[in-house]
Amino acid sequence: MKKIIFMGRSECGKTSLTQAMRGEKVTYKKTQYINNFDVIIDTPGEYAENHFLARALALYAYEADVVGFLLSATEPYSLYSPNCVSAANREVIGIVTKIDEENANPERAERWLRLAGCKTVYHVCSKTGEGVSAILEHLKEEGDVLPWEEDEKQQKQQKTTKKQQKPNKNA
Ligand SMILES: Nc1nc2c(ncn2[C@@H]2O[C@H](COP(=O)(O)OP(=O)(O)O)[C@@H](O)[C@H]2O)c(=O)[nH]1
Ligand SMILES: [Mg+2]
Repeated sequence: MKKIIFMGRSECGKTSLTQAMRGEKVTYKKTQYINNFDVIIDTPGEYAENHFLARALALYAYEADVVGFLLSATEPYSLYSPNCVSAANREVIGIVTKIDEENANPERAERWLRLAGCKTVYHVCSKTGEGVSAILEHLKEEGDVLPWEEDEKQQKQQKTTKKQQKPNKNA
Protein backbone atom coordinates (compact mmCIF):
# COMPACT_ATOMS: atom_id res chain seq x y z
CA MET A 1 0.00 0.00 0.00
CA LYS A 2 1.09 3.53 -0.67
CA LYS A 3 1.42 5.74 2.39
CA ILE A 4 -0.86 8.77 2.68
CA ILE A 5 -0.52 11.84 4.88
CA PHE A 6 -3.68 13.72 5.81
CA MET A 7 -3.61 17.49 5.96
CA GLY A 8 -6.38 19.89 6.78
CA ARG A 9 -7.63 22.21 9.47
CA SER A 10 -8.80 21.09 12.91
CA GLU A 11 -12.13 19.27 13.00
CA CYS A 12 -12.19 18.55 9.26
CA GLY A 13 -12.23 14.82 10.01
CA LYS A 14 -8.64 13.58 9.62
CA THR A 15 -8.61 11.34 12.71
CA SER A 16 -12.11 10.00 11.98
CA LEU A 17 -11.12 9.09 8.44
CA THR A 18 -7.94 7.46 9.74
CA GLN A 19 -10.09 5.36 12.09
CA ALA A 20 -12.59 4.52 9.33
CA MET A 21 -9.83 3.45 6.95
CA ARG A 22 -8.33 1.25 9.63
CA GLY A 23 -11.73 -0.29 10.32
CA GLU A 24 -11.82 1.13 13.85
CA LYS A 25 -14.90 2.38 15.63
CA VAL A 26 -15.02 6.14 15.05
CA THR A 27 -14.58 7.98 18.35
CA TYR A 28 -13.56 11.55 18.98
CA LYS A 29 -9.89 11.91 19.88
CA LYS A 30 -7.96 15.18 19.83
CA THR A 31 -4.72 14.87 17.85
CA GLN A 32 -1.84 16.51 19.70
CA TYR A 33 1.00 14.69 18.03
CA ILE A 34 1.59 12.92 14.74
CA ASN A 35 0.12 9.41 14.66
CA ASN A 36 2.23 7.46 12.24
CA PHE A 37 0.00 4.45 11.51
CA ASP A 38 0.88 1.74 8.98
CA VAL A 39 -0.15 3.54 5.82
CA ILE A 40 -1.77 6.68 7.15
CA ILE A 41 -0.05 9.65 8.74
CA ASP A 42 -2.58 11.68 10.73
CA THR A 43 -1.54 15.22 11.66
CA PRO A 44 -2.93 17.87 14.01
CA GLY A 45 -4.97 20.59 12.26
CA GLU A 46 -2.79 23.27 13.85
CA TYR A 47 -0.02 22.11 11.54
CA ALA A 48 -2.01 23.35 8.56
CA GLU A 49 -3.38 26.45 10.25
CA ASN A 50 -0.20 27.78 11.80
CA HIS A 51 2.41 29.33 9.54
CA PHE A 52 5.39 27.94 11.50
CA LEU A 53 3.99 24.49 12.09
CA ALA A 54 3.24 24.21 8.36
CA ARG A 55 6.99 23.69 7.91
CA ALA A 56 6.81 20.57 10.06
CA LEU A 57 3.97 19.41 7.83
CA ALA A 58 6.04 19.97 4.66
CA LEU A 59 8.78 17.85 6.22
CA TYR A 60 6.40 14.99 7.03
CA ALA A 61 5.10 14.91 3.44
CA TYR A 62 8.45 13.39 2.49
CA GLU A 63 7.48 10.36 4.58
CA ALA A 64 4.43 9.68 2.38
CA ASP A 65 3.73 8.65 -1.21
CA VAL A 66 0.48 10.59 -1.44
CA VAL A 67 -0.75 13.75 0.28
CA GLY A 68 -4.47 13.96 1.10
CA PHE A 69 -5.96 17.46 1.40
CA LEU A 70 -9.10 17.19 3.51
CA LEU A 71 -11.89 19.74 3.33
CA SER A 72 -15.17 19.40 5.17
CA ALA A 73 -18.30 19.74 3.05
CA THR A 74 -19.59 22.11 5.74
CA GLU A 75 -16.66 24.57 5.53
CA PRO A 76 -17.65 28.13 4.64
CA TYR A 77 -14.16 28.81 3.23
CA SER A 78 -11.08 26.98 2.00
CA LEU A 79 -7.65 26.93 3.59
CA TYR A 80 -5.99 25.95 0.32
CA SER A 81 -4.78 28.70 -1.99
CA PRO A 82 -5.12 28.24 -5.78
CA ASN A 83 -2.65 25.71 -7.17
CA CYS A 84 -0.94 25.21 -3.79
CA VAL A 85 -0.40 21.51 -4.63
CA SER A 86 2.51 22.61 -6.82
CA ALA A 87 4.52 23.13 -3.61
CA ALA A 88 4.44 19.37 -2.93
CA ASN A 89 6.60 16.89 -4.78
CA ARG A 90 4.07 14.14 -4.11
CA GLU A 91 0.70 13.32 -5.67
CA VAL A 92 -1.95 15.38 -3.87
CA ILE A 93 -5.52 14.09 -3.79
CA GLY A 94 -8.54 15.96 -2.45
CA ILE A 95 -10.93 14.45 0.09
CA VAL A 96 -14.28 16.04 0.84
CA THR A 97 -15.38 14.94 4.32
CA LYS A 98 -18.67 15.06 6.28
CA ILE A 99 -20.81 14.67 3.16
CA ASP A 100 -23.63 13.38 5.40
CA GLU A 101 -24.03 16.65 7.32
CA GLU A 102 -27.34 18.47 6.90
CA ASN A 103 -25.77 21.71 5.63
CA ALA A 104 -23.11 19.94 3.55
CA ASN A 105 -22.09 21.36 0.18
CA PRO A 106 -19.74 18.69 -1.24
CA GLU A 107 -19.70 20.19 -4.76
CA ARG A 108 -18.43 23.53 -3.46
CA ALA A 109 -15.71 21.81 -1.39
CA GLU A 110 -14.71 19.77 -4.44
CA ARG A 111 -14.43 22.94 -6.55
CA TRP A 112 -12.09 24.47 -3.93
CA LEU A 113 -9.94 21.33 -3.87
CA ARG A 114 -9.73 21.31 -7.68
CA LEU A 115 -8.80 25.01 -7.58
CA ALA A 116 -5.97 24.04 -5.20
CA GLY A 117 -4.78 21.68 -7.95
CA CYS A 118 -6.15 18.28 -6.87
CA LYS A 119 -6.82 16.20 -9.99
CA THR A 120 -8.61 13.44 -8.06
CA VAL A 121 -11.23 14.22 -5.43
CA TYR A 122 -13.03 11.68 -3.21
CA HIS A 123 -16.19 12.25 -1.16
CA VAL A 124 -16.39 10.47 2.18
CA CYS A 125 -18.46 10.02 5.30
CA SER A 126 -16.35 8.47 8.06
CA LYS A 127 -19.47 7.75 10.15
CA THR A 128 -21.07 5.40 7.61
CA GLY A 129 -17.88 4.50 5.77
CA GLU A 130 -19.23 5.79 2.46
CA GLY A 131 -16.42 6.46 -0.03
CA VAL A 132 -13.69 5.13 2.28
CA SER A 133 -12.96 2.06 0.16
CA ALA A 134 -12.24 4.27 -2.89
CA ILE A 135 -9.32 5.89 -1.04
CA LEU A 136 -7.96 2.48 -0.01
CA GLU A 137 -8.24 1.38 -3.66
CA HIS A 138 -6.27 4.50 -4.64
CA LEU A 139 -3.47 3.48 -2.27
CA LYS A 140 -3.43 -0.11 -3.46
CA GLU A 141 -0.26 -1.41 -5.02
CA GLU A 142 0.38 -4.56 -7.03
CA GLY A 143 0.03 -7.61 -4.82
CA ASP A 144 -2.01 -5.83 -2.12
CA VAL A 145 -5.24 -7.56 -1.07
CA LEU A 146 -7.88 -5.37 0.54
CA PRO A 147 -10.06 -6.82 3.36
CA TRP A 148 -13.21 -7.13 1.20
CA GLU A 149 -11.22 -8.77 -1.60
CA GLU A 150 -10.00 -11.32 0.95
CA ASP A 151 -13.64 -11.96 1.99
CA GLU A 152 -14.74 -12.39 -1.66
CA LYS A 153 -11.88 -14.83 -2.22
CA GLN A 154 -12.92 -16.87 0.83
CA GLN A 155 -16.60 -16.91 -0.27
CA LYS A 156 -15.61 -18.11 -3.75
CA GLN A 157 -13.42 -20.83 -2.22
CA GLN A 158 -16.28 -21.95 0.08
CA LYS A 159 -18.67 -22.15 -2.92
CA THR A 160 -16.23 -24.29 -4.89
CA THR A 161 -15.66 -26.63 -1.94
CA LYS A 162 -19.44 -26.99 -1.43
CA LYS A 163 -19.90 -27.79 -5.15
CA GLN A 164 -17.16 -30.39 -4.97
CA GLN A 165 -18.72 -31.93 -1.86
CA LYS A 166 -22.21 -32.24 -3.47
CA PRO A 167 -22.90 -35.91 -4.43
CA ASN A 168 -23.42 -36.38 -8.15
CA LYS A 169 -27.01 -37.73 -8.64
CA ASN A 170 -26.16 -39.30 -11.99
CA ALA A 171 -23.20 -41.18 -10.61
N1 LIG B 1 -21.30 13.91 10.46
C1 LIG B 1 -19.99 13.63 10.37
N2 LIG B 1 -19.16 14.02 11.35
C2 LIG B 1 -17.85 13.73 11.23
C3 LIG B 1 -17.33 13.04 10.11
N3 LIG B 1 -15.99 12.94 10.26
C4 LIG B 1 -15.70 13.51 11.44
N4 LIG B 1 -16.80 14.00 12.04
C5 LIG B 1 -16.88 14.69 13.35
O1 LIG B 1 -16.10 15.89 13.27
C6 LIG B 1 -15.42 16.14 14.49
C7 LIG B 1 -13.92 16.29 14.26
O2 LIG B 1 -13.41 15.08 13.73
P1 LIG B 1 -11.88 14.67 13.81
O3 LIG B 1 -11.73 13.42 13.02
O4 LIG B 1 -11.38 14.65 15.19
O5 LIG B 1 -11.18 15.88 13.04
P2 LIG B 1 -9.62 16.28 12.96
O6 LIG B 1 -9.40 17.40 13.91
O7 LIG B 1 -9.42 16.72 11.54
O8 LIG B 1 -8.82 15.05 13.28
C8 LIG B 1 -15.77 14.96 15.42
O9 LIG B 1 -16.82 15.37 16.26
C9 LIG B 1 -16.22 13.87 14.45
O10 LIG B 1 -17.15 12.99 15.04
C10 LIG B 1 -18.24 12.64 9.07
O11 LIG B 1 -17.90 12.05 8.03
N5 LIG B 1 -19.56 12.96 9.26
MG1 LIG C 1 -7.24 14.79 14.71
